[in-house]
Amino acid sequence: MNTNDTITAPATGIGGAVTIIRISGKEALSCAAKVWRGRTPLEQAEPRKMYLGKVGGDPTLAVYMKAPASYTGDDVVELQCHGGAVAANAVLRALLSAGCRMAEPGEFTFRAFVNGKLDLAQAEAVADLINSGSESAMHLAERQLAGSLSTQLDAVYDGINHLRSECEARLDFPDEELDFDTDLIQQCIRLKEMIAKLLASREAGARLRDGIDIVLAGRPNAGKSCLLNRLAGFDRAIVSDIPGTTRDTVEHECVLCGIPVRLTDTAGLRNSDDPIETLGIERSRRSIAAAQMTFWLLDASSENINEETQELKAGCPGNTIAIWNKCDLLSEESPLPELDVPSCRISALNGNGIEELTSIFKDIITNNGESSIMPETAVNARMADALQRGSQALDRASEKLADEDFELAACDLHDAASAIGETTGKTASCDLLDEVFHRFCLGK
Ligand SMILES: Nc1nc2c(ncn2[C@@H]2O[C@H](COP(=O)(O)OP(=O)(O)OP(=O)(O)O)[C@@H](O)[C@H]2O)c(=O)[nH]1
Ligand SMILES: [Mg+2]
Repeated sequence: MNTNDTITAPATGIGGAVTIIRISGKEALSCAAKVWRGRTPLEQAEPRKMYLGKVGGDPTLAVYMKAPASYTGDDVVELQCHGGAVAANAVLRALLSAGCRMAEPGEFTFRAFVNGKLDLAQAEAVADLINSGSESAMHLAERQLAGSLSTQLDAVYDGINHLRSECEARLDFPDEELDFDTDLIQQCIRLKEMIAKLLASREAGARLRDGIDIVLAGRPNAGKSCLLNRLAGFDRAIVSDIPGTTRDTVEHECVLCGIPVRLTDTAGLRNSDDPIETLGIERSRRSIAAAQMTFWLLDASSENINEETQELKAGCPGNTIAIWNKCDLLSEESPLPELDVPSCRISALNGNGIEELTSIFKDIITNNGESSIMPETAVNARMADALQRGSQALDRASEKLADEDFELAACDLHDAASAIGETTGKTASCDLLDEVFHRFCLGK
C-alpha cells in the first residue's frame, strides 16, 4: 500500500444520524479545505478543535489532528456530515475530486503501523475491539491495544537477540577471557517457558474472541427450545407440547458468564417415520458432532426416565452437561438416575436452576479453575503459529549450544527471533501485513 498519498473513507457505518469521513495524509488539510467552507479557513484551524462550516450546502463539522498526534500519525481531518449514504457520498465525491484516494480496508491502521503508532499485535487489537461480541472480549482487546501483550512478545524477542549476541561474541573473541553470561542453554529454556506461557493463553483468547458453539440436544419435548428462549431472553424458537416441533436447527448468539456463545437448538432425537423430521434429526446429529459443548436435556417428569437417558448413556460427546428439565413438576427430593457427566436440575419454564447450569458451564470451560476465564492477555492463531516456529528454532539452537557450535546456534537464534518478530510486525513480510490489514473494515 502506498503511504505517501492522501486517503479518505467513511469511519462510521451507514444508518447512523452522523457520518464521520476521515482524511489522512500530507495533503489532508488542503484537500479538506477545498471542499469545506467555514468562517475560519481550515488551513488556519487549531488542532483538535471543532469548526462548523459547510460542504456543498450541508452543515458539516471539521476537526484537524496534526501529525504526529493523530490516529495514523499523519495529518488527519475528520468531517462530520449528516448520516445516510447520500450526504456521505457527496462529501466523498468532493474529496476524491480534491485529490484524495479512497482508502482500502484497514489502511488508516496500516499507516498507524508504518508510522510507529501501533505494532502489529496492537493493530490486530483494533480489529478485535470492533468485532468483540462480549464485554470480556472487548476488555481483552483494550489491554492488547494498550500494549500489554506486545510487552511480553518484545521481551521474548529481545531475549533471543541477547542470546544470539552472546553466541556471536564467542565467535568473534574465541580465545579471550570474556565475562560471558555462561548458561546459554538455561537462557534458551527460560525463553521457551515464556513462549509456552503465551501459547497457553491462545485457547482462552479464542473462547473470548470467537465464542463457543453449544448445541441443545435431547429427546422431543425435553424442553430444548424452551431453554433456548430462556437463555436468549425472548421467544426465539417455537415451543409446543407436540413432540417433534423443532425440525430445522435454530441458532442464537448470546453471552453466558461473560463468554460469547452460539446456541443451536435442534430437532429432538428419536426414530421417526416422517421424512422431514428424519432430515432434521440428521442435522441434529451433525450439530452435536461439530459443537464444542452439548447441553443435553432430559425430561425429569417423564414416565420413562430410562428412555430419556438411553441415548446419553450410550455415548455422548465430550463437554456434555446433562440437564434435568421440568423439575418444577417434581417434588424436590425425587431421585433421578446417576449419570457419568456433570448434571443439574432446572426448570426452563420458570428459570429455576439456570444459575447452577451456567456455573457448571463456567467450570467446564475453565478446566475446573486451571485456566483463567478472563485472561489478562491472549495470543491469537496467527501469533501462536509464529510462537511455535520460534520455539522449534530455540530447540534447534539448544542442541547446537550443547555441542558448543555457536555459529549454527546463532543461525537458529536468528530464525527464532525472526519468527517471534512476526507477532508484533518487527519482521513481518509484505504478504503478512497485507493479510492482517485486509481483515479490517473500511475506514479503520
Ligand atoms: N412444566 C414444564 N414444562 C416445560 C418446561 N420446559 C418445557 N416445557 C414444556 O414442554 C413442552 C415442550 O417444550 P419444547 O421446548 O418445545 O421442547 P423441545 O425439546 O424443543 O421439543 P422438540 O422441538 O419437539 O424436540 C412445551 O409444552 C413446554 O412448555 C419446564 O421446565 N417445565
Ligand atoms: Mg424444539
